[in-house]
Amino acid sequence: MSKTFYITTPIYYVNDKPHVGTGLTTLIADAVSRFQRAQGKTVFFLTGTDENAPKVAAAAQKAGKDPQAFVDEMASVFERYWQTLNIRYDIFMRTTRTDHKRAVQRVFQQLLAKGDVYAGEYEGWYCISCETFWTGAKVEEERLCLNAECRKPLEHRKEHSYFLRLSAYADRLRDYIQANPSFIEPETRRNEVLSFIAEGLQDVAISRLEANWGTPVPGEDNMVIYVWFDALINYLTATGWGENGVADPILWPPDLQLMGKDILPRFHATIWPATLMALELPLPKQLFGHGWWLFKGEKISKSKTPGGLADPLLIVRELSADAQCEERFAVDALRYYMLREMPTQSDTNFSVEALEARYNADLANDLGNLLHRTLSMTHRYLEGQVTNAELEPEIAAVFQKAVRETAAAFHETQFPAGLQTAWEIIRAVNHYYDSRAPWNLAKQGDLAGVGQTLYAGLEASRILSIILSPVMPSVCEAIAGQLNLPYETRWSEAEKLNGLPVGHALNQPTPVFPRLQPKAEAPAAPEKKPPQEVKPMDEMISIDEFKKIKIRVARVTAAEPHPNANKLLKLTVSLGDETRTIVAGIAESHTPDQLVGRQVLILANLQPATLRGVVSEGMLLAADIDGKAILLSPETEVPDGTGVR
Ligand code: ME8
Repeated sequence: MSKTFYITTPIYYVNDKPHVGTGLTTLIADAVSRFQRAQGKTVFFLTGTDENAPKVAAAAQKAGKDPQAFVDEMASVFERYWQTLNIRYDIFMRTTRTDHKRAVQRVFQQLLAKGDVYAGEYEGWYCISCETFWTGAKVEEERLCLNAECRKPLEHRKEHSYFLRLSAYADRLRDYIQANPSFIEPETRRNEVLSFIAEGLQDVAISRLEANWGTPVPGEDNMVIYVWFDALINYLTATGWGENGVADPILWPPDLQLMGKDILPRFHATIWPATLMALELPLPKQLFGHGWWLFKGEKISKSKTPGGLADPLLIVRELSADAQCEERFAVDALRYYMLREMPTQSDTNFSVEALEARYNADLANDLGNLLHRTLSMTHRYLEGQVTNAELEPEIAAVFQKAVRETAAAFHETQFPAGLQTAWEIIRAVNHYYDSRAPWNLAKQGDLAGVGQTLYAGLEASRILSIILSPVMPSVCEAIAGQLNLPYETRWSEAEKLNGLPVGHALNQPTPVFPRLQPKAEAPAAPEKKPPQEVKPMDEMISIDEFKKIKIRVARVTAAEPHPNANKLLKLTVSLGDETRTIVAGIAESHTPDQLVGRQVLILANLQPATLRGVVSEGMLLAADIDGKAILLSPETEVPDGTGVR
């Protein structure tokens, strides 16, 4: 049997519920797992909870609960969150499991027998919040935690203790990291780890006295094993190593261990590999440390960030209500946003506004609109059937390149780059539609041309439903459903072209991502409604005056910044039988890319006017929210040039 792809997230402390930070790592792991399965691999995806920490026992006490009952409850809260976010893990590891605790004791005894663990006396400063000992002059002087995000007062401890002989592994670790550059990714993280090792690795105290919650130290009363030493070993015990002390070659070593950058140098890149070296076990193939989500410049965390802003389930519920989209699609929108903007090298602000902007631009306008307009036109012009099953070679080449490059990026855990490349497919079809104008071909009776053009949109939708499925599984299933295809996730099917045969009947389109309308500002205080004023007749217009106004549907076929004004865009629009230039003051709310291919409403019989040197032949209609333009569009595709009553 071939090796299973073994992937892990950190196991999370259960002193509080999940947030968008813990959600990020778990989501990346889910997307990588789905991608690897799509590539034909068998995957073993581990996530879980870290339950033996003193701070977890303290949280139970604060809640007035028995610690075991408390961790049981919290572990199921984590599982419920992950299920709602459509995370498909294979094992949910919990460190209070008896087999895990027995295996940790086994590691301890094995290392004690070898001399890699030894007994001594610890005297120093401890941070309960970070579960970390700190040493050095700065600590002696300040007695505050050295973790810049924490800075809480430290406790002085002097106790009989066992130590892991980490110092003995410093050179081996440094040499290993230098000889195997892909062991720690991305490169910035590798450099952080190398500088951390260069500062000097000291032996680590791995036992705690007088603690009554955790894994007991074998042969000692009132002593438990340090929670970090205990927790890291979960990755090994989950594979069944505890049974006989032999690593399962199908599972071991892990292929990818994901985590935030905070727990990489001090724990996963030193204590963990040193423990494995001492056990003479192969090291994980890769440790990947991503950056942080920030809120107002600070790391999002359980204690500091207001709950509603960081709770992924509340965010999903609100998006689903505001956008009137199904909750499972709102889950996908959050998954897309988190992976599209995932912090890799540097930290990134997490904001609901940025999520909503991605939702409207990338999901409603780009992905949703591509599927919707393609299916609408196929039903309108071709009775909802595939009439041509051949792609033009240039379009086929764009699709194949995008599929290849998306796979390469996903392989490297670079979701932002991978998703950007996948969007090349959408952009290519939009430009192709603009140049071929299938609506005009239909008017001219060239149905073969219409069929050939729309086939690009249909194939694009089919391919996207496969390659986006690691990121948005529910939406991809819905796209496949609208194409009347079984839900397919095998990547090899996306590499093939012409997957929809002539005669294949398509289903009716239903928007998966209805556009999100901007929220109206809530009034600061309840105010009395002023009595409705009756407008004087001279502010009203008669029906005959209204009839003079000609509003028509136009399609944007090209868009570019105005050469002489930052706030203006120069658009070329098609009214079916006529092309016009329109200058619009929408540069602050729209990029040219977002507009090409869209249908908009224009005031068509406005006298031409020269705006900063460019003649504008009409005016774009938009709702005005505090000076921000929200473009108006027909509810569904209609022929270009259609009049508005
Ligand atoms: O450290 N941005 O558990 P933990 C991005 N139990 N990721 C974030 C984040 C943020 N603002 N905040 C948290 C522990 N994370 C230990 C792990 S493993 C053997 C033991 C993510 O509940 C990130 O993955 O504090 C970070 O490493 C993890 O949550 C810390 O979770």
